[in-house]
Amino acid sequence: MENGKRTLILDLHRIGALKFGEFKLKSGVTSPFYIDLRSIVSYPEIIRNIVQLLKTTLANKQFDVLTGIPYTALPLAAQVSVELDTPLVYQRKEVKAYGTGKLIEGHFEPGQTCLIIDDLITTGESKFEAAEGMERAGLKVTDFVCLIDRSYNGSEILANKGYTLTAVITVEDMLTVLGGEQLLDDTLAQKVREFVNQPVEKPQLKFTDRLAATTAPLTRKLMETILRKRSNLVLSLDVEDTATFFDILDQAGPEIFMVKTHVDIIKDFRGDFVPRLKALAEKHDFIIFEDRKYADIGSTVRKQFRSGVYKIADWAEYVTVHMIAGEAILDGLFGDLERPRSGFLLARMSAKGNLISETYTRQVLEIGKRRKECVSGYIGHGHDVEDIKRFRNKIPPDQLLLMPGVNLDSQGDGLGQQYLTVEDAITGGADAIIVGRGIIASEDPGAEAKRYRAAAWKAFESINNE
Ligand code: 5BU
Repeated sequence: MENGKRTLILDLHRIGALKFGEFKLKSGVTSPFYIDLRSIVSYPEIIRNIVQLLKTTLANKQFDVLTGIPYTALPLAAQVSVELDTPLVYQRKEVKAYGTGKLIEGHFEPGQTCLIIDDLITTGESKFEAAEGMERAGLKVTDFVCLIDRSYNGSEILANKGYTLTAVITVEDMLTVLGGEQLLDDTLAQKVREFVNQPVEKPQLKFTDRLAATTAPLTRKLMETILRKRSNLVLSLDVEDTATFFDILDQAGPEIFMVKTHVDIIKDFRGDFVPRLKALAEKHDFIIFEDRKYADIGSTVRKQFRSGVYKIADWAEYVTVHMIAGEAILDGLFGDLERPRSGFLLARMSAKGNLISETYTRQVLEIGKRRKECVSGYIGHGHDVEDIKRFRNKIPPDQLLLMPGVNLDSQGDGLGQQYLTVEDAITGGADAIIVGRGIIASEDPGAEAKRYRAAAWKAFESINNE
């Protein structure tokens, strides 16, 4: 191994940036080692060595500008930029509320290639956000260079999205150097090796264990209904007249645990609509969910939810909410209500070309996690099973993921809808599927609902071994 790498590993160990023992990671997993490179900025001799190592690693890569992911890798990238005489750009962590409102600082031309430097790779997750920011600004991203690869399959995850990962040092390099210097005993080294050689996926809890760990009453209600009814099918009843609405609902009612309405689609909405809906919900034991997608300021959504023709808060126990207006929308909707109500936040959409970014999704989940008392879960989608799994891993076990854009027989509708299969949706980690036209556009909605229910429940059971 190159001398510079040996020196780096020994230096990082000396300053306490590489630690061995037992560490609880943010994901809840216990790791036999911990790497924290934040303090290296205070050691100029270490930085000098790192910059030389990065220069060598970058030698045969093609790029026009380079960047480092803040905070740790940004000062490293800045030094490399000067050494290589290559421009630096960087992405702000938050877009400024004043001034230019730019996300990327520095000068570049659209179409140029940007190489991204980071300190560590664990799951690959933060890399996608960095690449997304650069790509939105018109830059091309092909290469990532990390100082330390501590991942199980980071290069594979990035490769799946078309990116190449090169690491300066690997965990195995660390074990070799530290073991050789008697700074790490064999047993611990072996533990570390085993740890990095297994997938980072969190062990998925069974649905019943998740229910046991759930305290929010309205989230429990959904989970209990799913188990009691042995159905994880939500019917999206997007029809325009009352007669068809109740006809289909009575047929599909036995198969579903929840009906999702767009009440404003109904042409002949009258005073008897809600009592009839409630009566059918009682008859077939399902829940009522209005997909109103609230998105305004708190005071307006409060009126939209409680007042107007529909008085949705009176009859829909759950509603969908866009977080574009910020967390206060939850107070507007669910504060000071006579009856408890809960929301599903739109975290990802199935529509082609939708504007939701990885950063936006992360921020939605952050708010949702803080507000479990009135957020039962999220509406989300994914490109494929792996993509859904990555997304599901970010959702707490005591909140649900509902997935629309699911169809057993079609891949799209010509209006931008992108369908997943039932099996992909559920094995990826959706707790329930939302199906509209797959059921309502068929000649026999009752039979079709039965078919969707069976497919979704089979996948649910295979995951949960119920
Ligand atoms: P479909 O007929 O199965 O395509 O209907 C899907 C329903 O889910 C429809 O009511 C949409 O409004 C809703 N939906 C969606 O399809 N995709 C999304 O990302 C969100 C909601 Br959010």
